[in-house]
Amino acid sequence: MSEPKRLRVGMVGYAFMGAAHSHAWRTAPRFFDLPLVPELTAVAGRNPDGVRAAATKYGWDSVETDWRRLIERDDIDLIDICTPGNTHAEIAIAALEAGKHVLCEKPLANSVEEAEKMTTVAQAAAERGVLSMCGFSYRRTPALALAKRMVEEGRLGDIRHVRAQYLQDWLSDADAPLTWRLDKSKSGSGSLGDIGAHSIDAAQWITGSTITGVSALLETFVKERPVGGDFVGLGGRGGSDAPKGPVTVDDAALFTARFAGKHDDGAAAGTDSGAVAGPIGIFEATRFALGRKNAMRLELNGTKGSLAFDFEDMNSLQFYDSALEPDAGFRKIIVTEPSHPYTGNWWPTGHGLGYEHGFTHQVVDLVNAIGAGEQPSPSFADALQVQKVLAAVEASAGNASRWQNV
Ligand code: SOE
Repeated sequence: MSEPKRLRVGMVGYAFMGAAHSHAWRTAPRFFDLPLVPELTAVAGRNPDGVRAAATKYGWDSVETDWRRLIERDDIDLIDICTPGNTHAEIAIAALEAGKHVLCEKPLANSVEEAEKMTTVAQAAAERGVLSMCGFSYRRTPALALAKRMVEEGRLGDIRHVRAQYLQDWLSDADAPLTWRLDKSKSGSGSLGDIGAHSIDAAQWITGSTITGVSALLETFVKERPVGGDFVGLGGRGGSDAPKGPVTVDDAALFTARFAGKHDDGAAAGTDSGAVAGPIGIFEATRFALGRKNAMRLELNGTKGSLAFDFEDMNSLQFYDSALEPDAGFRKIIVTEPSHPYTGNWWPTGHGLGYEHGFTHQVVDLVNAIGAGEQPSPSFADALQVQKVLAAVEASAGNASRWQNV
């Protein structure tokens, strides 16, 4: 029997996302049959002690202290980018031009201009069989994948309302330290790009319709924070005596949106003037919603029914079917049946999955696409569309919430 083909991975960055991705690369081939077997070949990071410790902890075979060296290595087939947004474009473009497949964390970049360059390079690379994907991992939550399937099956009819909230509270403490996520030059934006981007991607993906315009508000509640301090997970405390530096991103983002309509044959209408009007949406992203830890919520109301999801109860999906139960409320679908997306490869019915499984499924979908020589989804072009919405939100908020076309 011939040896299975390998996919030798080089990962850049090893913090929260690096840990999640390492786990996914390791686990995916153990639960799913893949056309290529991922190998954790090398991890790169600037701090020699830090990167060595991460390699040992997460199971990488070797280390580099410069991501460029990772790209030069001919024993690496794919570069996995888990660094802050300001580095994505340079690393992804260099990797694709060197013939390496790329998985890039979200949001794709820190500006539309960068995202456009990345997309152009990605499209040229795809013609040479070099593939790329952006890591909007929530697409791989079984309940959200089931929601998409149900919308595609027409179970909701035409979607009228999209209600998307992403609520966390880890920045509510004014003494939480000034990390890179609060520095616009590194993160691009705050709650908007960090968590709002997930909601935008999920809403566009599930409805199959793109956002065409927005009216937005951004707010920064805590304008200065302690520099340095202990960084534990996302939060940590800097201590009230530490010197302070400016927060240059939004703490909360709100916007209303219009989605593109559809023609009678289902084809997207370029604007909301299609034969079937597109949904209207309301989005909220904040890291100041005390008590909400990772409440990535999405509710869709259509002409036939509604769906509601909350990541804090991630193994279930609420469904209201107006034909079946006109007088009753929502029913809870426990999304752990073998017939549900991704779940059949895991535990018996009812045993449930966690946050990390989204990343494992992301690797599964990516490796299957690479094996088949097909464009993985979401492509850089899909992620560029999200980037355009982020930019439109910032433009509207900076212009007294005036309507801004995407
Ligand atoms: C931090 O707010 C964060 O880790 C995001 O960056 C992730 O994308 C999201 O999955 C959870 O929250």
